[in-house]
Amino acid sequence: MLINNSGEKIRIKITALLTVICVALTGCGPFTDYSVADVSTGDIGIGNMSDDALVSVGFSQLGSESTWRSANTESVKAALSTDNGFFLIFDNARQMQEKQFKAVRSFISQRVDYIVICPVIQEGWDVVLAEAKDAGIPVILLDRNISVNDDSMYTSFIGEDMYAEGASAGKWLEEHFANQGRSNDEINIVVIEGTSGSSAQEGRAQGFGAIAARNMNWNMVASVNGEFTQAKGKETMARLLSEFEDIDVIVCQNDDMAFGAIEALNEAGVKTGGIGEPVLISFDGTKKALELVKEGVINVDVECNPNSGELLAQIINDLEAGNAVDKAYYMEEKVFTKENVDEYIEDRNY
Ligand code: GYE
Repeated sequence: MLINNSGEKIRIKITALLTVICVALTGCGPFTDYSVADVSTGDIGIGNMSDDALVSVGFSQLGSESTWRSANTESVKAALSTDNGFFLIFDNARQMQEKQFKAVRSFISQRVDYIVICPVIQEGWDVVLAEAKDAGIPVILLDRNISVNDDSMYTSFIGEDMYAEGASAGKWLEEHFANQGRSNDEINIVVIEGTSGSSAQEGRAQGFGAIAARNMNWNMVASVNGEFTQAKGKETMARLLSEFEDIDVIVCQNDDMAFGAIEALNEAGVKTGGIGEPVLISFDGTKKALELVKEGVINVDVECNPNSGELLAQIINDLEAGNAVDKAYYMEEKVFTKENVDEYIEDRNY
């Protein structure tokens, strides 16, 4: 762990505190139980790794860039609780693949039972996954996918079908213009994309692109990286507004970027969603976005389901029991528009 002097001090203090609490409450041994947990950054292990009854899981989360991501982290933490029989070691990579490699190597050296990774980008995983494989530790990919030559490098993938999400957005748009009698109009589309090279960005771009390709009148005038964050979404939208006068459709590859884009649009006095206004498309299906669908500011929001923790726990339990598991599991996802959104707003947990 690379930390400065003050970080080191905080880590020692927190580790000491955990040890005191641990010894006082349970009489358990020294703080090696927590040694893999990066307490200097708030990433802590939960439970007691030396407890053989618990299944230990190292979880490399890619970051905390969005509302969706926080919900996903919460879902995993809730499902892999000590009450459910797990010892969870959590690491937040803050969007850095290098930091994910470090976390995985740390999990390997701690000899955890399973490694779970939400991979920030698709490429570059072969070496570190080979190390996990050599150590005999099963790897489960969560949320985003990776591109490896040999898919025996991981045991299972639980995530979302990003291509299908992009294609759903495109099909909705086709129908929307057909209903308006605008199927042959020239349509200018700008896209604010998520993290370049992530399966979420590539899948959604390809899925939407496939529908765009069969509509010769759709002009993909710009696709810009907004990094899945609200701040970048706003900055990118402001730039697009200054560069292009005639924008018919704005596609934001997640809700947080859409929130930022809406701020920039408001500041420029541009309304979205209504007749004669740009169409706004988003992904994730957060509660706040569904409210904007209801208000008519976002036309369509394609759901991306972050609540994969329970399925993850079930798959680990299956593996523990020696049962065969599938290579890929896809979360169920809907498409939200003004017509159906009322049914879903209240129960949204993210
Ligand atoms: O859409 C976005 C998040 O990988 C599906 O990542 C996920 C995406 C999600 O930051 O909000």
